[in-house]
Amino acid sequence: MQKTTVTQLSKKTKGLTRRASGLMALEQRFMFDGAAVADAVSTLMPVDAAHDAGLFQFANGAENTVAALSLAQQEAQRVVVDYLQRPDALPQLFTLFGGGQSTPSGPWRQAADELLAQVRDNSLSVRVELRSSSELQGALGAFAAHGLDGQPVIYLNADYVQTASSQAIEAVLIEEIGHALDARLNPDADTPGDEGHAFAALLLAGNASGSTVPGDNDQIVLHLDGQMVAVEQSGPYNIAQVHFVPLPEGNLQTAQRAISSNVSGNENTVIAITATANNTVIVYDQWEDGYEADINNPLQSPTQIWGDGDLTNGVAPGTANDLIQAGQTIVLQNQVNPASPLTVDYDGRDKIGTTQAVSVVRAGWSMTPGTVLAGAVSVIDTGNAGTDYLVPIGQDVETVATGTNKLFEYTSLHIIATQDGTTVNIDTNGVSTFALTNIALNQGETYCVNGGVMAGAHITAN
Ligand SMILES: [Ca+2]
Ligand SMILES: [Ca+2]
Ligand SMILES: [Ca+2]
Ligand SMILES: [Ca+2]
Repeated sequence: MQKTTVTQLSKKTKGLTRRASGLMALEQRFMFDGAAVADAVSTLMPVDAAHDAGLFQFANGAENTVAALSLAQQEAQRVVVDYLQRPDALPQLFTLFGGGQSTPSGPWRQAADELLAQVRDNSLSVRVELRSSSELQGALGAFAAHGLDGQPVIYLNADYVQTASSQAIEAVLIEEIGHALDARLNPDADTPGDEGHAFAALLLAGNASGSTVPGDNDQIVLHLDGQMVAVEQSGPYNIAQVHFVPLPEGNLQTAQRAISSNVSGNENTVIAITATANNTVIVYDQWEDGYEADINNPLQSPTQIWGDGDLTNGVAPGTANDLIQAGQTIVLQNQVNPASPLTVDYDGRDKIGTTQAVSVVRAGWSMTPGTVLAGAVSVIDTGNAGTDYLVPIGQDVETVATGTNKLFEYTSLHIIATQDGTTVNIDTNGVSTFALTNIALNQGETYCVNGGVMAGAHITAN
């Protein structure tokens, strides 16, 4: 595969958008604390959903300061309320928020019945405060059963909501409302593990066991306004570097076949990730089930967390303790059937997030003819991906003197986008204008020019 030129493109920020639901909210008078219900008065009053959503009570309309936050809280409310109105909500709640009991106790049942009644009459709500990232010690969100005024409160990272997508914020809100539900159902006993994260994984990724964060480290103490507040946090992995694995096996085999007709069978894919610092954590996000809304806060069950020492959310291949030290290489190797790309395996298009800088290499060959026709490329991270490439060689480049060696007899382009909404233009021969224009790619999507590439070929992206 030495005759293949790999090119990676990126684009400038353009966030995903999701259409807002036409939510009609009720003016809330009930407190989240069930004890206040008997005294509360509810006023039915059609209001702009953006100004007063029921489940999340932001102080001073803070949710309207950021469009993604406004959308996130509407979507989070819709998803949570839909879930709690399901016929099987009660047993589902017990599975998630059982408080360590094997069967529901009388008090648990009573609390659950009151909770679901509040869902039915739209009187369930919890207060939300925006707090700086430093106040939250970097947590994306946190829940305190007893805030500064003794009432339950969700703290949301004000710096995070400025840049995160609405889906990413939605996940944090759902995780923290999960903690709020647990506190409500089990006032004296926190459910073991990170039940809020499991709740978000279930509602957003369909699997409560998805990508769990380490069991009990979601509990920290914040120092807010001179007081100490115990919270359960949504703990980010602080991903510093992201790589997309280039060369999907189908494209790789297409290029190999252009060089030799004797190419068949599965692609043997090798992805090697070398750590440059001790205690590197790797979040391996399989492309096959879609990418995580925020790779810092993974929810999908196929996603692997390596290097955090937690054996329940994935163990770094080649290690027993799931710890990764500087200089250590994690080698991922498997056979990938190019005809069935959706089978989950280590393959092209997968997304690798790491908390420290790493070096990534991707190699591959077909089972027939084997390693005699193989190739390997160094993978650059998304921070170093470019938007303008000139190809220095091509099929028109002859070697010195003879002109018959045809060193670049077959030259192809393999482009992978690192952001959604990428638009690519390609001039394949370096003499004409851009013949291939407005190729639309989302993150992890690829475009292959199968041969015919000449020196001076030019690729641009927005
Ligand atoms: Ca995924
Ligand atoms: Ca792990
Ligand atoms: Ca696959
Ligand atoms: Ca994969």
